[in-house]
Amino acid sequence: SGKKVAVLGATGLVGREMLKTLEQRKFPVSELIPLASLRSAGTKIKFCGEELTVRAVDKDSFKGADIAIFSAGGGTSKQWAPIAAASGATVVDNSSAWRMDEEVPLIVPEINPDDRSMAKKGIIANPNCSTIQAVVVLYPLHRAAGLKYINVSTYQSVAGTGKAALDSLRGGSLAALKGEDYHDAVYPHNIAYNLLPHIGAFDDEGISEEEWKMVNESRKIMHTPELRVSGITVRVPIFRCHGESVTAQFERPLAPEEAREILKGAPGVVVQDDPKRAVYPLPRETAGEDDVRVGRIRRDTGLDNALAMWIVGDNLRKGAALNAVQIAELL
Ligand code: A2P
Ligand code: 11C
Repeated sequence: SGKKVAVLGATGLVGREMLKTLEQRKFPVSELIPLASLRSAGTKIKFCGEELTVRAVDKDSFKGADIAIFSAGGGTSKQWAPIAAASGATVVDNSSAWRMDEEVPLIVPEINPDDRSMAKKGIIANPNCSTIQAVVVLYPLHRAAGLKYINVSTYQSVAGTGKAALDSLRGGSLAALKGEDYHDAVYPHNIAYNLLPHIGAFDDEGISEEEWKMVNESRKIMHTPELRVSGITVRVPIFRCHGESVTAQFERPLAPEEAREILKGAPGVVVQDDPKRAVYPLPRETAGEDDVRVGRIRRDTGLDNALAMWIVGDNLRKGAALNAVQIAELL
């Protein structure tokens, strides 16, 4: 007997990846309920060989559901997660709406699976994509040498913005090649042949929402409330996968060779590190893959007890859908 699983945001980039992931991992689904907004009610989508009809979410959508996986934006989650939880479903929420709520665990199954016992609202939060791929690599190193400070520069694909952004990169690229101006509602500037140091809204100090997610979510997931975190988050003109340049400073010395050995045994991580032979993680190779890849592991040339590295993960996969389905598997 399987579980009745509702997926809110089933027509989105992450939602579609969630259906694919549930299917590939043979999650025991007795019934799948694909939900979205009125805009795409009636759309047909495939799940396990069956054609299902997407329904607009309403107050009865979650009746009888055991698990409700949400990826339809923060506002939608704020509104519907309590309703789904009140109908008896456990909500696994991919938005930022509940992540920092003390009664909502924020889980990366390789790191803090037991935090699920602190779920007091029937909601478990799935972390931000850029946070997940950083901590899945950093946590095993933290256990070995004690993380003190991390600095992260991200190179984030447009898939993180949602399906409209794929068209923005395509349309913007064609326009740029023709020497034409390009504007749309997705980004404030053409993303094609460009770099936008702007992900989420800025606060009065000039720090972006995405940068705050790196700080706050990393601390919560790894149980390191004092960890110092800094960095910049940047949108780059690639379709899928996020890259991250990370400098990590430790309490104790940690040699690059030792870090590589630890990471070779770390769950969800693949080491690709032979730079002289041009072997290092690449977004084009990582797309569609479950594991987060790490390479260019080297001594940091400016800080004591510090390593620098390059991390690439599929933001729709481990960064979103896979991590959410792994949480559902814990349940
Ligand atoms: P819809 O297809 O009806 O717009 P993406 O991140 O790729 O843009 O996808 C966002 C997902 O969230 C889509 O499935 C979208 O459904 C869904 N969504 C957005 N806003 C709402 C809403 N207010 N209620 C329900 N689903 C929503
Ligand atoms: C991006 N990280 O790449 C964002 C997308 O908090 O779940 C996911 C936002 C979030 O734009």
